[in-house]
Amino acid sequence: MDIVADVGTEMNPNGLGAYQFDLVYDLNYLEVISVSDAEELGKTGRTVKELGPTDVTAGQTVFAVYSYPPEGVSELAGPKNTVVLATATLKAKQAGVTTLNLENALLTDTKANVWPGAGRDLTTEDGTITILTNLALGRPATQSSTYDSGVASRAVDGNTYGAWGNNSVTHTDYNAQAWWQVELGAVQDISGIAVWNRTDCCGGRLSGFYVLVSDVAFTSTDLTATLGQGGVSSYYTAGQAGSPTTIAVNRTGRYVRVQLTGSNWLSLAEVEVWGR
Ligand SMILES: [Ca+2]
Repeated sequence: MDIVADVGTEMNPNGLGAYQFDLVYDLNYLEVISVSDAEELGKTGRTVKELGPTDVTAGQTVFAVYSYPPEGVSELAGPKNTVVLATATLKAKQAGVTTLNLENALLTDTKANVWPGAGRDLTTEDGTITILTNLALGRPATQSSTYDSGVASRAVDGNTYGAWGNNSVTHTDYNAQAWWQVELGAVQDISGIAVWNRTDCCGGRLSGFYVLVSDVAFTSTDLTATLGQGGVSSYYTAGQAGSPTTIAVNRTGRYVRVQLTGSNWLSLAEVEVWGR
């Protein structure tokens, strides 16, 4: 996943004519893909000269922009308010908590593509970035029954494409309270869960469902009993699941289940469990 960090700076009352950012990061966790000027200085009529980024491979990126007033103009202030001046895109190499140190700059906003198709704000105030990873990927998955070739592992194969013919969508038989679940290998910090519905047909089957999270194994496949099991958190979606439907969790868990309240076939294109 990529992390996109918007970078600004404290500007003096006369406006900004130049800036330099120093991004220092741990090469074990982060790799800088690009740093780009947001062209705020150019909007003021100044001529902009970009320098850098440099030293990308050493865990430090220096990026500077200088600008000059047009010829014959002695003073032309740059932007005066806190704005985005540059955008740094970084790639997360592994899950964990790491720090992106910024000198001469503020990290005004940081987004990481932890939810497919949409950014999600991460901790920015102290320059710390929490890198999330899909804990469910390739983990053991089971389901209430299997129809045709729609095995449970298809929801943790890393492919969110929702067409049945692509061989990456699960399929149970017609079951009362049909369920699917995954075991994460250990109790882990879960930030959120993304449930990806089948898309070529039958999307209404994945409606009125619970996502259930527990540190310990579920003791029953009965929905009412599971909702009453100690330590189980439940997240209900009344309508039809999307591509994806995202659920904020922010608790620990090892076992994650998707379960219908009614009777139907259950198909999932993918279930992503984002955490660290
Ligand atoms: Ca899949």
